[in-house]
Amino acid sequence: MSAAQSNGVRQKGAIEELDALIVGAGFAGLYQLRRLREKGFSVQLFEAGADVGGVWYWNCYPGARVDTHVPLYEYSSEELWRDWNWSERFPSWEELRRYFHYVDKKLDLSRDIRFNTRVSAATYDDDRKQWVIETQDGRVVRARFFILCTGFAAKHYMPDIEGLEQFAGEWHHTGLWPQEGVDLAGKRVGVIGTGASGVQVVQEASREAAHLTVFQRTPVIALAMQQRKFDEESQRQMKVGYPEIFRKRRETFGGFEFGPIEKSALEISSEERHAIYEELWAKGGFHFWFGTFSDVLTNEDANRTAYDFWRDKTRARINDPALAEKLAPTDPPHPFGVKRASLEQWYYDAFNQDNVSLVDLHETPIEKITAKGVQTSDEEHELDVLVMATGFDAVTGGLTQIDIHGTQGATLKQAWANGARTHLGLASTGFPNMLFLYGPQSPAGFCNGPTCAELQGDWVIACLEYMRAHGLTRIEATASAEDAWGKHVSELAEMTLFPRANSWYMGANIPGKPRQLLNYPGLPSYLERCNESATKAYEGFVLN
Ligand code: NA7
Repeated sequence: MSAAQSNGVRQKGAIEELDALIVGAGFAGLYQLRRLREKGFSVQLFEAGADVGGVWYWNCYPGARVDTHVPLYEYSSEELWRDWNWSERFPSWEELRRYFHYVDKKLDLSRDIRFNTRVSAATYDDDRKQWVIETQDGRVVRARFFILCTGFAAKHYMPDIEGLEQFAGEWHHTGLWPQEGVDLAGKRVGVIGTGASGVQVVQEASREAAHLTVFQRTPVIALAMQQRKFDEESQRQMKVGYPEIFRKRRETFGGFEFGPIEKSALEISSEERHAIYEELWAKGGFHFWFGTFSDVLTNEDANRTAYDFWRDKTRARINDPALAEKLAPTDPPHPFGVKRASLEQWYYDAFNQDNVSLVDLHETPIEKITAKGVQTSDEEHELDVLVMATGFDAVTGGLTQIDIHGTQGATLKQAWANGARTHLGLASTGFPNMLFLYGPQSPAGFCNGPTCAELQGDWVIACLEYMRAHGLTRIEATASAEDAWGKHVSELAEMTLFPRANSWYMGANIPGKPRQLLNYPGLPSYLERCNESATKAYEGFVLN
């Protein structure tokens, strides 16, 4: 008898019954689908988009590319990497989509995926220990386990700016970019927001637009990407080291193959420090962020040395000193690295071009959007295309936008009204048999998607297998474990400088969102705690 049959999977009336329903066809969801199917669970995946790829389906704006280098940004199984070659160290969304198609085809995943199917509501039926899950188009399924793989950026954030509906041009949020693309060539383009998405779209628009106006509230601290092209031969050589890289990533803070330098930035001479910063800079990507001195993210003086190095490097590229002060201020807008670092290639150089201008929103705030463009306190900026690069209701938004009813009368949104509460960043009291990946109080935004999808995902798969083997049908996080986990994450947060910025890491980019560190800092200690719970028969959960 298959596991599916033993769990009573069948068509009952019009309602399909499954062992597990997965939401989201990004790295985490596809990994769950593959593994659970291999283990004999009856499983389906619902995806709101028309294709696989998760964030890379929705964020197809010009210049969108990942800022974690490969091979870390891919699945670790040799069966998948052996025949796949990347053309760049930091691949574009187009290449990432091709990768997702390759994975889909190789593993034959799509046959269990319903595309264009947005999960809108779910209610736990405690009598039958099943979730009753509804989709926007009226479909209903029952599943023992409800596995949410909605990623950190499933809900885009649109600030409440007066007059947007009057704008006569085209406007788009980067996270909901039209699949058919938007032609920026020869247009007057405005970009609001200078986070990772803003930086990328600015770079492309600066090369195409007749004029580009960048509306900056907080200057971004963008690091040198040091992009590189790969050919087949360089990929062949790199692959010799892949197994070691995939092994190492579980041992480092951010799931990279490198960790911090176990030294204070302050214990060496300024010359030695400078030389090390130069080395990290030349390596590119996140080396300057997660591969730096161990106290840069915890000690303000150490942090300032990193900021000053970045500032001087950056200002050297900007011709106009007044503009340099706005883009890379003498004093940091917040400690370095406590807002998500972005990677850039020619972002700062673009501001030397005649067709690019910067509007400092601290000096001249946006008053409203008009039919012609953006009205700031001193000028109406006329535009043909307005790009909203204003970010996401990150980590929790993708979960709480689903109307999820648990056992205690409250929806998930209500239960988390004062901040997300979880045990191990995987489950929440009152919502039995609901597990979420890349969610709040897990490494999520401090780790890259594929790494978390596998390492955290393995815990979920092992848990479901354990339950099946022991004839258990219900798992729920205890309130005391949840309290302890929340306290633990807050204590970790207090040891760092992360609470010092109004970032999405802290939920602080969304008006009214409770302030809390949404990500668990430190993948190895996170995995240790997850494994400890599992080896103690899932300590912190009630199983029956
Ligand atoms: P981010 O990093 O949240 O950036 C959003 C940007 O939008 C940021 O510069 C904000 O300024 C700006 N913003 C937000 N609201 C407004 C208003 N009302 N007016 C002007 N400017 C505004 O989102 P991204 O999409 O760039 O990146 C998200 C993640 O995706 C990134 O961290 C990577 O992990 C990939 P602020 O800084 O709040 O002053």
